[in-house]
Amino acid sequence: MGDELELAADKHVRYIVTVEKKKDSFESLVMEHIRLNGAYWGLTTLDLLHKLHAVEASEVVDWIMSCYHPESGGFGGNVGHDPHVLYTLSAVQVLCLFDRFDVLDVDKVADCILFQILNYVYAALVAIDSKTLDYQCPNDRGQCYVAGLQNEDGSFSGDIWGEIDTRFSYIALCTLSLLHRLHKIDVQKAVDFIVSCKNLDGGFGAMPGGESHAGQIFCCVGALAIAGSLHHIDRDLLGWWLCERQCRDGGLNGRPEKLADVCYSWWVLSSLIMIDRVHWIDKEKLTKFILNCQDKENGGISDRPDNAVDIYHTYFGVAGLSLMEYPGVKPMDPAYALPLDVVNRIFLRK
Ligand code: GRG
Ligand code: ZN
Repeated sequence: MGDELELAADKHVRYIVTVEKKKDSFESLVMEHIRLNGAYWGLTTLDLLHKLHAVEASEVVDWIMSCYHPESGGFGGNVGHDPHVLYTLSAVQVLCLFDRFDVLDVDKVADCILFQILNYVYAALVAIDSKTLDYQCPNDRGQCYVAGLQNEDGSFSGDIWGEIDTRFSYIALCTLSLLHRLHKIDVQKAVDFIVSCKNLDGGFGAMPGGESHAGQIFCCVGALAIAGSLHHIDRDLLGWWLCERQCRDGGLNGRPEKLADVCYSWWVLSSLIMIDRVHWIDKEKLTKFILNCQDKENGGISDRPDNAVDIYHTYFGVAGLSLMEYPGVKPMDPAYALPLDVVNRIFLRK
């Protein structure tokens, strides 16, 4: 073939920078409601490739803050969209990349996570018994919603509508840890809920009894790592389930009988690293699978070979290569999903 299989880093940088400018493209349209997530995927990829300076930091930070809701402390997925923890984590992560916590009212954002939860509990109480409308929170900061920071069972909801999912447990722990505000929640109860989502196969689901899925496993392992509670995991059992995700084509899938997909390079590999079993994967075959998903002409990475590229899989492809120590790509922290130097800056400064 004579066609070198290597990372087309410059092409990917150009793809990320231009996708942002093409406001009328198909990708921009389908990303409209999750633009803050897209910003995190694109900017983290640029940083991993040592090209964060390709964007104007102050413009990005201004736009991030235009998605902020000062009344609740949360961020929406785009300007004028309702706040949700999914976008609040992305906003905090992007501000970490640019080292710009100075624009945040950190306590307000930290409380937002809790505020969402209390709203849910409050709505449930109202539905059950109108007398509970008199409920007063006993916290010492005079902000009523802080008392309801978590659901009684330690779980987290995503927003005022109350959906519960281990994704939100991870997001709460990750966001609050980055903001140095983990003490605002009951970490032990959060851990207990995650442990209650563990299955007999060693994996984790979205809720107690939910099917094991690599994405949820990342969330639960990441949350337990942040909480310093990885001892709840049977590393050999979970490691076995995770390494069985590698398919004949070298790529990883998210659960048995499914097709390989580049994004699982992140969900599976990061989990394996956190439980110290990453050597159970054939890295060479996985690296080839990811590199074969590149659009070498126009940049970008797709979910599997010959499919259309998108920003999400471009990020997860480069992040997967980072976890496999691919040359020229910055190392990444498997729990915080940020470049290691960024995470070190946050925690060493403290
Ligand atoms: C900071 C990296 C980071 C994440 C934030 C949102 C979140 C926390 C985690 C999401 C975890 C998750 C559930 C990922 C899975 C995403 C995915 C590819 C779902 C597709 O599932 P199916 O069942 O596809 O539609 P398969 O691959 O099983 O056919
Ligand atoms: Zn995918």
